[in-house]
Amino acid sequence: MPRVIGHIDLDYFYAQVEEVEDPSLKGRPLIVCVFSRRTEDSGVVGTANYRARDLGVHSGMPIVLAKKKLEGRDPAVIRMDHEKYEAVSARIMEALERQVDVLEPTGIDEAFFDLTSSTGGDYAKGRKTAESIKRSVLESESLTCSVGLGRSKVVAKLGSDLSKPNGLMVILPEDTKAFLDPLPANKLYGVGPKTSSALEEMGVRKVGELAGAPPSELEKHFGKKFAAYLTAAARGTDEDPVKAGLGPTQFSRIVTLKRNTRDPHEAFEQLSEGIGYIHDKLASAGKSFRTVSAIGILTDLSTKTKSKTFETPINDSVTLNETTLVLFQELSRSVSKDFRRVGVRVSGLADVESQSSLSDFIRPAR
Ligand code: DGT
Ligand code: CA
Ligand code: CA
Repeated sequence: MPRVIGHIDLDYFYAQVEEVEDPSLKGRPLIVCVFSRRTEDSGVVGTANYRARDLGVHSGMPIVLAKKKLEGRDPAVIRMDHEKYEAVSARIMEALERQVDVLEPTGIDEAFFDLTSSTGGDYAKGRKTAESIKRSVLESESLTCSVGLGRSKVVAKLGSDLSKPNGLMVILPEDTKAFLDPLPANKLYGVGPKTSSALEEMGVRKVGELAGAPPSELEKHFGKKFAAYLTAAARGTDEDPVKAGLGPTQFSRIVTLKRNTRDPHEAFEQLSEGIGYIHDKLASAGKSFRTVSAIGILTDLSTKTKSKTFETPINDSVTLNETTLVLFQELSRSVSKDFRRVGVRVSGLADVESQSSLSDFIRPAR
């Protein structure tokens, strides 16, 4: 039975989240920026919506340059709010986990998933599930995403990449070779600029040429392990499984306070059940955490957080409770409005098992 593997990637993620939060921004070029604080405009663009990309802006571009390119186009310039995107990401991943057989998040806005057993290898059923996943992301978060389905992770990832934005591409097992062969080799997951120029020196430009390249020559350049990966990736026969248990990267709980307040003890008290819930989740997942964050949503709906990161992973509830209270004390001193909702999050969860495969030589995408 052929595997049915999926890859989902949210479209222009941070920028789209900002558009959803403030629909008046739609239609304008928008950049989400990381300000480095030295001068007013020093820093880089984290991501841009498609309007801004069409005008030549891309991730990593200095803000000053991006503003120049967008001059006279009424650009929206927004400060990156990582907490906000993390929270959206966590909700989406949690919902996805219930809709697929196995979910392997690989970044804040993307994940691999496996549908082989629930579909019995039937790609028509796989397509139905993929459509329903896209619908549920749209209904719950108003976000569009792109999904690829294929017989391997590499093929699925290409499907989501090439169908962007708001796409769905299903590559049937029997069509895999015809799909892969004409693509540029640097489109393959794991083939970055360095690998790509080494391949070009060998005269390999297309995935089909890579699929047929002599293994001994690939090994000379890339070592046995990566050479084997490249051949398998190019043939669509990479067998790397979708790994669960990488699963949650954080647990969080947010509650609405009985009344607005700035008192850290009052906030903490109403969160105690939530902290208990997080501790249970950690215990049942067999995970420990390195970072605790106290989250306050203020009466003007802005979000403020304080975090503490430990040198070594922690999993006892006493430390979790104490740290949360201390963070709320700090947080309440730093805000000028009352809390309306408060939350706690643990992140930097320690992996239970170490894996060896794709992730050994491929840096996870952001
Ligand atoms: P896409 O997937 O092409 O529609 O656009 P994005 O923006 O979702 O791009 P992706 O999937 O590569 O990255 C996901 C998020 O990661 C993106 O919304 C912002 C963040 N990110 C990407 N590149 C950079 C970067 O160079 N710097 C910073 N700070 N963040 C980045
Ligand atoms: Ca994305
Ligand atoms: Ca991504």
